[in-house]
Amino acid sequence: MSNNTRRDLINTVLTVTGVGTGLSLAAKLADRNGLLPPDGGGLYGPGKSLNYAAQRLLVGSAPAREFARAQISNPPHANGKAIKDPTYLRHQAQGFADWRLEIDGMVERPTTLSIAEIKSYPATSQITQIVCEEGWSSVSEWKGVQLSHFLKLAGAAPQAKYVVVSSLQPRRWGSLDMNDALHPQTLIAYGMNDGEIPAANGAPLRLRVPRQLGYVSLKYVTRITLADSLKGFGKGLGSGASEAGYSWYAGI
Ligand SMILES: Nc1nc2c(c(=O)[nH]1)N[C@H]1C(S)=C(S)[C@@H](COP(=O)(O)O)O[C@H]1N2
Ligand SMILES: [Mo]
Repeated sequence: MSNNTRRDLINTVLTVTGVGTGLSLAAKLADRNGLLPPDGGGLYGPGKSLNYAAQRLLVGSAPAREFARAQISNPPHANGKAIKDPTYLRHQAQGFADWRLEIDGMVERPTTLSIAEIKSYPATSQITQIVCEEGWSSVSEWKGVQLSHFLKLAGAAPQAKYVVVSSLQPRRWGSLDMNDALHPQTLIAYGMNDGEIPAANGAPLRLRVPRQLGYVSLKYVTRITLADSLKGFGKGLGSGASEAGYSWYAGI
């Protein structure tokens, strides 16, 4: 993007005050610069584009806040109960020995990994906050492997623009742009607060994207798929959440 275009876009983003034409203009500029989110069409689309483009231009890859150990929520929090799906219960009874993470799509080497293999990769941990759209938040320590590690391992194609993440729960799927996928705080986590992740919090693997609202941090992760477009996934809106009316991009 040229400096002029970038300045125009930032100016537009900063000066629109909810006037329809300004919002549409922002959406057009965002589209031209590859900053249009997959749910950027329709009645609320221009507002979503504005939020996505503004975050990308103004916040970039800034880190999410990290907390001190003393700030970890006690008792730990879980949103909802552990899933009762029979397939899940079988995996849980076997200590997730047969759970696999598939990496496929636009990669040189489609890869299937066990939890033990994932635990052999360089681990990182973070004490970050889950912020739920329903108005609560909780702080936990998450241990896992950077999502970027898996993209390198499988040889993500340079043309890939999105990472689509699937969960054992079919309607709980989502996707990240490369900015968030390669962000150092974006993890495939297998540990929480010095132990395994409890079932209610997404055992054995969950996505952690601390720069977005909690619903982006999918639990029970089974697959990551590299793609250059989100059109072929579900209704083409980029996530189960956006199909249910939430914003695909939920930056905080
Ligand atoms: N597979 C799956 N992932 C999910 C959810 C879910 O119900 N199923 N809930 C989401 C929502 S709305 C939030 S706020 C966080 C909550 O994570 P926690 O229970 O560990 O606090 O998980 C997200 N990931
Ligand atoms: Mo949530």
